[in-house]
Amino acid sequence: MSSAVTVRAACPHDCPDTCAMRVTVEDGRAVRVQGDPAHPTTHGALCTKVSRYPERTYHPERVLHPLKRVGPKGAGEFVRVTWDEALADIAARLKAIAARNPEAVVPYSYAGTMGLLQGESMDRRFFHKLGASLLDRTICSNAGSEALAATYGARIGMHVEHFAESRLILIWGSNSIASNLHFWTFAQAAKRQGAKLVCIDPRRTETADKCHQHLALRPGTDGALALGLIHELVANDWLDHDYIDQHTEGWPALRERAKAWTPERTAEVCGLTADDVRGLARDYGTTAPAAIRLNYGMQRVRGGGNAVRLIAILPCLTGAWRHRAGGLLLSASGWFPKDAAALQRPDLLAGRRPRTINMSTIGDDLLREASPAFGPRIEALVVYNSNPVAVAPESPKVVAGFRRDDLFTVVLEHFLTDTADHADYVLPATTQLEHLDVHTSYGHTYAVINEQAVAPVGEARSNTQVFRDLATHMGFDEPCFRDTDEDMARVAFKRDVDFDRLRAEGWVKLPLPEAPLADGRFPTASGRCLIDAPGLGVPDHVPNHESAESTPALAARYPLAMISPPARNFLNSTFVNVKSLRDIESEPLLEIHADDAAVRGIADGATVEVFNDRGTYHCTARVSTRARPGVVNGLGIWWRKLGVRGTNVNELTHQHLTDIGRAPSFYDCLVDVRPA
Ligand SMILES: Nc1nc2c(c(=O)[nH]1)N[C@H]1C(S)=C(S)[C@@H](COP(=O)(O)OP(=O)(O)OC[C@H]3O[C@@H](n4cnc5c(=O)[nH]c(N)nc54)[C@H](O)[C@@H]3O)O[C@H]1N2
Ligand SMILES: Nc1nc2c(c(=O)[nH]1)N[C@H]1C(S)=C(S)[C@@H](COP(=O)(O)OP(=O)(O)OC[C@H]3O[C@@H](n4cnc5c(=O)[nH]c(N)nc54)[C@H](O)[C@@H]3O)O[C@H]1N2
Ligand SMILES: [Mo]
Repeated sequence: MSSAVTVRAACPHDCPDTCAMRVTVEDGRAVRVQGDPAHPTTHGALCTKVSRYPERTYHPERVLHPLKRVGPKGAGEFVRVTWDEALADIAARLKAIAARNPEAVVPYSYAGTMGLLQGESMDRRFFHKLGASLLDRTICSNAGSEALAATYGARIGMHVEHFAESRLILIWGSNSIASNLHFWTFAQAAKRQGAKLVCIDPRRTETADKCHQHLALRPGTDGALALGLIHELVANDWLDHDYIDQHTEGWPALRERAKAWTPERTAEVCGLTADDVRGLARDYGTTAPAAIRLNYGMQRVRGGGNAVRLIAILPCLTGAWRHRAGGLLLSASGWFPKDAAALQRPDLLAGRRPRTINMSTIGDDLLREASPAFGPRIEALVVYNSNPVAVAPESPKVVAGFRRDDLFTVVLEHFLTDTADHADYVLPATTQLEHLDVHTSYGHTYAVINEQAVAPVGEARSNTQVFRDLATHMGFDEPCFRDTDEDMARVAFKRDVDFDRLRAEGWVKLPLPEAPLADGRFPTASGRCLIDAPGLGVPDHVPNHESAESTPALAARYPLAMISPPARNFLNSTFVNVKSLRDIESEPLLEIHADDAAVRGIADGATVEVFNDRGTYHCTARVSTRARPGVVNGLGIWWRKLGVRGTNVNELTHQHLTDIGRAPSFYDCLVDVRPA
């Protein structure tokens, strides 16, 4: 007789929603995952992709045992080896390199799982003890999150639930229906109560379709738009002088700067009309409560940090923070009292200060020779929770780096991704159903547990177990290398989240005020919102690296701005190999406006070459009103080997960094397009 049990889990993906899930297990096999109906933000619903999680877990192409490379790098030719053989050889290679200089070893990981254990615990301990290079994990959100912290003192914002009571919601740089579905539920509730929804996005997304108004500004002009709004708030005195006086610092200088940003000038820079700017300012200045759902889509440009600062200041000028349904949400992650030191044990560095490699320039850095400024040439890479060959900018260089014969590469993965194809060893990793974890969220304020639902598939091992095993093979004998996952889960939070309660109840709501910044109390030194921030000054509009403003000659050769936002049914490059989801996305697409297509002789459905000085991306053109004139949308992020001629959109992106946060500027990229 089969016995079904239900296990509490958390969606591990890099998404603001961090859903609480229920996993149905029959005879040791996970047969279904569902959103937990009792969890206040999940509401019993999962997105299409994650409801396919069992399909991904039991996928016929799962890597089931350790693999050793036999073909050339990138060919994906491997033989099966035992764990003992793989671990012994990897430890010997890392030891030999570390004996010369441990900084020649570089870890490379991101948020393939957002779990505190499988994402950032035993792995960090291992590399700290080794003295390996540190990794600056900038690839996604660093411009915005450092900017937010520079303004508010931490990565904090509204409770997502309270958007349901807002009267005006600006959905800014976010395709919420695709990337933040559980926020959208609250926005819909507000809409039913009569709230106005405005979408600010160069692309006419499925979210824009469902808002009352869509402002399709040019990519990278959000800072200018915010300055234009500030100009109008001042001109019409739609300001909360009391809130400004008591809870901000540096306002007079910004007020002065905004004087030049008339609706006409703003409109010209943003590619909008002056009436668009005036109307938005009137709505924002005269509606309460007004809330902004900012998302990371708008900060993947050179001026992303300054733009986030300017937008984050808006609710302080109108006093929107006074109401629990007013204010702004970019990230809630700073509310969580995570104990990073207990999890990651930086004390194992024992006074050493290894160099830091920025994950966003891995293309250049893999190709760099040793030098006093750079340090040693990178000789070993250990990759987990990430697929850099597909997702890092300027892939021609990333690929060249990964193909170096003198580079030793280990990849912990579920599948033979573009990156795993370049590994000397691929180690089979467990999925979220096969290990324990605890989760914070950047889009809500609940800690969530993930219990192990089933035994590891094949010979898969969790990331924590692999780094524990490697520590043993390296002879690291500190007791912390024997901590179990549960030991680490128990110390993951400094306060407020008790592990036993998390286990019993599935999630724990953080004890926060309803309207957390109603009385100021920003977690900055002065307790005020920093309009003028130390070292950064007063924020300004910063034009794109590649634009008519900054690089007119380049803009003449490559007149189209390309953004590359996520495809709805993929999660970055995860799920691209799940056929049922790939079928929905059909093929790699470039959305292009009819006018831009016509002058280039491009028909809907034509195969095209999108190109610039860095490379050529082969895909299918979709002539569509989703693209504004002058801007093309290359939907991401396909696996190169499942794309056309082994390319994806990062063939074209560059490694120039943002103004704040040392992050990539994926959406700041000039191209042209021709029929293939
Ligand atoms: N389905 C799905 N969900 C996801 C992801 C995914 O790949 N697929 N990715 C996850 C990840 S890693 C993250 S970081 C989060 C947030 O992920 P984000 O990448 O922020 O995703 P979106 O919310 O889709 O926001 C991107 C939107 O910003 C728009 N945009 C591009 N350039 C500009 C600009 O200059 N200004 C403005 N105003 N808008 C611009 C794009 O057109 C797009 O609609 O979502 C997560 N959720
Ligand atoms: N052009 C362009 N490029 C982009 C973006 C864009 O919008 N446009 N978005 C950027 C953003 S926002 C981000 S966050 C990055 C994301 O880049 P990545 O962090 O690399 O994200 P994924 O592509 O989802 O790859 C995560 C990998 O981790 C693996 N994984 C998942 N769970 C586990 C686990 O428990 N153990 C191990 N060992 N592996 C696991 C998955 O199988 C998957 O292959 O991409 C960036 N790149
Ligand atoms: Mo991201």
